[in-house]
Amino acid sequence: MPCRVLSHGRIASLAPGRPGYGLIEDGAIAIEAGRIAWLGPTAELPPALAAWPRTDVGGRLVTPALIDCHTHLVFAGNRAREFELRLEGASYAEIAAAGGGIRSTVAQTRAASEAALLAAALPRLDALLAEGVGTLEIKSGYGLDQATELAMLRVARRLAELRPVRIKTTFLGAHAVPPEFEGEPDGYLDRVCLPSLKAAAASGLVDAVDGFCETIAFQPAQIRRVFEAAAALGLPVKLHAEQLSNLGGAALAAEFKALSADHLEYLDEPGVEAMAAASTVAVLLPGAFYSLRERQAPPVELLRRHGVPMALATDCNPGSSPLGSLLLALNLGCTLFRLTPLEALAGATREAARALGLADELGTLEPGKLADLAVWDVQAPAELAYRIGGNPLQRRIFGGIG
Ligand code: DI6
Ligand code: FE
Repeated sequence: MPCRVLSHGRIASLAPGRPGYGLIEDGAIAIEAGRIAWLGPTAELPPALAAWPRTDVGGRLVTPALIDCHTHLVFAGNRAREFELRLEGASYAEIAAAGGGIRSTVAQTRAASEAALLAAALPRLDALLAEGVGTLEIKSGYGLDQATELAMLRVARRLAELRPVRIKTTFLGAHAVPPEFEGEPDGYLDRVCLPSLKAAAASGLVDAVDGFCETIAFQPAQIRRVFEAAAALGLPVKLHAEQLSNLGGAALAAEFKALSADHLEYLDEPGVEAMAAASTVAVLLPGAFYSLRERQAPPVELLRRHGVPMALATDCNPGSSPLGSLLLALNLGCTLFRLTPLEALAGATREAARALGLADELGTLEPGKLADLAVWDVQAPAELAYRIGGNPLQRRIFGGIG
């Protein structure tokens, strides 16, 4: 079994038992068979571990590898033209109503081969890995027909064979009503979305099920049907909720014990309470808020007061959040949503792991957890959220290797 020790690091463990960042000054981490075997002050390294091959990280900051728990990384084309239209005054909802928006990416994704989707996604993935990401979630939802939804999920899974990364796949067939079902959302659910979910799940391609609950997408009654189908398949759910208006999506998600409810700009206190009671994570997506120039920020103070865990993610997608940097999402989360740098870092590690149902394996540095680590050329952990641009990653360790 390969064993190694990282020594002389400033370790931000994010472990819940330790206050704040869970700092261990001049710390060491012993890794065995891809998992953390021991961590503590370098001076207290047990003699049996002191003989293991050693990497001296020279006082650098060591954190859990980052986790991007909400992305739409697999898609074809881009929507720079809609960026221009929005700058000329059109709104995101108006562009969607005119047949652009998600539908425009659906047309381009349907026309792309699986190889082309893979080739387009790889540089986006590589940019995240270069910033210390070890795990990410990738959604379908730009196919909206069975063949393309399954193709997107296969591409997402394939990425994890081509790169050292853990990928969780999410079925997002209820992302938009495709043009061939205009005005017939239930027909789309009956004839395409729900059968595609069953087929994708039968092929082992689905880790969770998501939907877009919004006036321009699906109503709560339709999302409920999707969640019931997910429950019948034994799959956890999550939801794009309260992004542009309040339809009570977060409470609906909580009713189904959702892993997370995401966006949440228009979330109200009953929704927060429902999420708290269900231990549903709030995934905040400042890239979409920024790109759409939204005015209403998510109710961070209410989420704090009710003890709802907050994660942060890129929402990387070609329309509302063409953001390929999780570090920049940390900065935006602090600047736009007033998160503390500690909340931001915890949101892209510990709470993001929770949002993916991976809290037992990842997200903090504790004995027994997978050894996915990031070593940074910074002193204080707050520096990770403070910079705009630039990348202080010095080393990324995945499953103990790197
Ligand atoms: N909300 C989002 O932020 C993405 N999907 C969703 O439901 C945006 C998708 C897009 O505009 O392509
Ligand atoms: Fe999204």
